Amino acid sequence: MKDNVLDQSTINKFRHDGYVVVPDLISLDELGHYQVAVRNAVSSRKRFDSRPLAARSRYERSFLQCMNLWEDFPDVRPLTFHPAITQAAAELLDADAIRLWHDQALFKESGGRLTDPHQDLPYWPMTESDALTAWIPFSGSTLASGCLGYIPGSHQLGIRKLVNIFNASETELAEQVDAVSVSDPEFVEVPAGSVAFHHALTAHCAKPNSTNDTREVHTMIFFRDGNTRSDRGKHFAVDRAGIKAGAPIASDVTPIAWPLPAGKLPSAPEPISGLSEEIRRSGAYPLT
Ligand SMILES: O=C(O)CCC(=O)C(=O)O
Repeated sequence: MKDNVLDQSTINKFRHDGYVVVPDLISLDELGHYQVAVRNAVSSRKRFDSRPLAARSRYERSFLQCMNLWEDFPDVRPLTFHPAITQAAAELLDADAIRLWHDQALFKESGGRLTDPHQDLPYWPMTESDALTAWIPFSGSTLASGCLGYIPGSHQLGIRKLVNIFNASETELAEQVDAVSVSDPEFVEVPAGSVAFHHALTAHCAKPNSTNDTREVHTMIFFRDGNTRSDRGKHFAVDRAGIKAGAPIASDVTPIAWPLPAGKLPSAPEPISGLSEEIRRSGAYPLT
């Protein structure tokens, strides 16, 4: 058994508040290296999309989103399965093993709008709630650049409500946001080298980016090995592997992230097939 990476007070804070920032989980040298890798990956994925911010949908004006970069960008893979970050995630979930749901770059460009308050779990067909996101801002995050804000303790209130941040009308969105905004968010600046973790049921949002630079973030979503598919909703993380409702979510699309044998990383699954040309060109998913 490896030594723990987290102390008990960090774990207690996560369980109580539904989020925690862990300092110095990744060295600045590593961070700089992976910042370039993720930036190049996002540029490559987004190469067919030249729309300016103003021409994009409301959702797309919150951030550029590129998922499953670990599959088609081998330089990003060691970050997604970073041993200290994955072990910290397992300790927060008190899990003997965790799997990756998916990774994603979330780049909030200069002038990018806020990220609307939401919980993550309602977007995923997963029955159990033992899941979290590791959020890694390459240059840190500030109130000005679009740091996250969390509604403390919201993961424990029995709220599991979908906020359609993608394409609800403004009125519907406001109603849905109200349903999860049980108190004011605590906005938390994250220094470079720290990793912020939030529980899958913690309501959270992000400030707009009023700086001249893009807020470059890479995230990984991990869940307890053994979590099962629920009977509603579609998601490529389970549909690609044909996971049925009630079955454990276990396939090479959502590989074990921790523990892994030292120096060994999962292999990429078969690329997604059957994507529409529009989705392919969006860069959201791995291209074949
Ligand atoms: O980075 C952002 O602005 C939003 C992040 C988020 O909602 C998440 O990682 O669940």
